[in-house]
Amino acid sequence: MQQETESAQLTFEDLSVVMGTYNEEESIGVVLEDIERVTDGDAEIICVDGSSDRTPEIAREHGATVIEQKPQGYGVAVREAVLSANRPVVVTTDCDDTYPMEALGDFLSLINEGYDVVSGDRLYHGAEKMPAFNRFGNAAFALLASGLMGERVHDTTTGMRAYRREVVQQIKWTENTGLSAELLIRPLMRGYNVRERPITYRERRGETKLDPIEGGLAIAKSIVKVCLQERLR
Ligand SMILES: Nc1nc2c(ncn2[C@@H]2O[C@H](COP(=O)(O)OP(=O)(O)OP(=O)(O)O)[C@@H](O)[C@H]2O)c(=O)[nH]1
Ligand SMILES: [Mg+2]
Repeated sequence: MQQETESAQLTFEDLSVVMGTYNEEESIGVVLEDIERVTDGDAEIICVDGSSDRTPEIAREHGATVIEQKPQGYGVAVREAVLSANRPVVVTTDCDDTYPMEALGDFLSLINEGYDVVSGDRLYHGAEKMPAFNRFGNAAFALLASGLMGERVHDTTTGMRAYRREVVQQIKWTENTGLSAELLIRPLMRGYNVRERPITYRERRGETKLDPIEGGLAIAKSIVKVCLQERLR
């Protein structure tokens, strides 16, 4: 059992929810409403935005902080987003309505239990709404990373995780499309307390920003590179 610590328990007021947003006007409103509802409007929301549609206006209407950035890929946006967080716990998500914001309370509870990183595992419940090619690829990435790390993980490419802010601040991030895998692998291989938590996964609203083949290759390369770098550190 985890010893009760003297430090106060973190609440939604200690939470920053951050995301890259790129032409997601179909979904951004729903996602931000979900976050507001679940956290009672207490969480900070940061969108790093490269859109040419109404996404940033909608985000601002919902009280989010919008950082403008020309579109350069997932990882460039999400790195800026996690490093811009002002609160002690940082949660990443996509803004395509695939991730269950209802799980934010549980993610926070696990951080309060002492975990440094809580990673949403989409594959545990089967991820039926994920295209089959992506599902197969994501399972294969997890196996590849597990083999290279020597520790079994089940979903390395999930976009929904909670981190203690020190973790994202203390590590130098190098990957773009592979950033999601990097954000799990480096903390794990440095001995941080990482835990996977099953989550449901919904069908994407709007169009994907990822080319499955090109993106998949980039992710596989990132996994091999990051695991080798961490082994040789
Ligand atoms: N600012 C910014 N955001 C981006 C960029 N590329 C992707 N995003 C955002 O990053 C998140 C992840 O992109 P997705 O297209 O959902 O990628 P994915 O989840 O791997 O693919 P799907 O399974 O199709 O959803 C989304 O919220 C995008 O809007 C970019 O170049 N700039
Ligand atoms: Mg997505």
